[in-house]
Amino acid sequence: MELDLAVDAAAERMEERLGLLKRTSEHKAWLQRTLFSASAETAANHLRRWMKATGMEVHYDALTNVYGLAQTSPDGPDAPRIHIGSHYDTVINAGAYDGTLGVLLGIAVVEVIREARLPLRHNLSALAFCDEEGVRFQTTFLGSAYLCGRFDQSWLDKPDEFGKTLGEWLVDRAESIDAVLQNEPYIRPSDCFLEAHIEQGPVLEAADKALGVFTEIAAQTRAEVEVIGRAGHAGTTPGSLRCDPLPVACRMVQAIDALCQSEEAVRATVGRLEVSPNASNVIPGKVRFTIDLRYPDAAGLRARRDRLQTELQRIADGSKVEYRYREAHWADDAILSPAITDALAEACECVQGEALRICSGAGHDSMMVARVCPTSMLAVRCREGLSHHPDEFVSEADCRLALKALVDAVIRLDRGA
Ligand code: HGY
Ligand code: MN
Ligand code: MN
Repeated sequence: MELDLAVDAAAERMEERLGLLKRTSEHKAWLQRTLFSASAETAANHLRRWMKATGMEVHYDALTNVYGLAQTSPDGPDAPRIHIGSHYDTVINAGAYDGTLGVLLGIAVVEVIREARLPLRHNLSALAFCDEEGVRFQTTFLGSAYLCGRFDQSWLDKPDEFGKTLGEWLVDRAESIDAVLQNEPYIRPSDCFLEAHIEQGPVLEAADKALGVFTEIAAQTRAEVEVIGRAGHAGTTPGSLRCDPLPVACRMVQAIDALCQSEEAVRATVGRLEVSPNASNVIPGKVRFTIDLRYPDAAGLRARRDRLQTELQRIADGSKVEYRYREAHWADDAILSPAITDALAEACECVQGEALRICSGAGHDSMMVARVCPTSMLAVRCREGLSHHPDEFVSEADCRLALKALVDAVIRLDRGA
């Protein structure tokens, strides 16, 4: 089949699949696909079916990563792999493109290469990572770490909000934890990885460009804070006798927002806050909230994290509460591979005339994979830069252009090998 026809056919299938996965949710009212949920399993089964239909050898591992190997190389299954993909889990009240578009583009590239009968020296691999958002365990990149052979055994003890640990979830899914931990890394140093992902920011739209390339990804940390006071009767306990953690937590949230407002490059967010026992006539006993803190580089992030911790401790010390700060996740900034970035940039120039090189404030599985093999990212324009929101949108034309650029980049990398 002629290349452009193969791209058109694959782009059409991708559009239908985006629609189907947008409706594959654990919640009727919004899109949510959390690790180990039934909706994630349904999505995984769709992905396995689509990968199988392209003739890939398909895998569905104990963590619920889905990946397929297309043996396009004449040198057999162990030849270097060009991996293309992203994550298929979502945040809560998610958009339809974050992660999912990159996964479907990976499958579509394999379809185009096969249908256009383009010879490759590499094998092609489509990846669908199971947990990039970290909604269940507050730590991210579980799936990509596992496929990179960088799974941290301490993660097995991480509890979800119901107290069930990752290890307990895995026991339900694998014959043994040892078998899970002894996996042969599927992503190897001799491979390379291309992740296409919506920009989740306004730069491409402002430049009126559909595509760009990410050159680096900001450092990020997540923490869980507990502020513990003493529950009591709302009607009988005078202010002087209260140890109410909620006003203290509010002062802490104000301090976190003040940090976010203090300089353009820092991002500080309290996305989740729980008051217990959460009854209108009971003085709260405990408040738990999350902190998501980001900065372009790890040293800068560390300095701001330390400054914030000092301020939160000062607020706690000025009250009668007990205060705990627990770091749940840390990822250094990732500098992406110049060679892979250049191949993607040349592909962008080929399909749209130029390639913007931008930084990503959002985290991606590429931060993990870049520690193992040459990695870079294609950024795809999304309307108003909106993401982690149901109105997240990418036009069909931009999805198709991203597919064209990825196929072009794969051919460049394969020839440059
Ligand atoms: O939060 C992030 O940056 C990504 O969407 N997980
Ligand atoms: Mn996301
Ligand atoms: Mn994402």
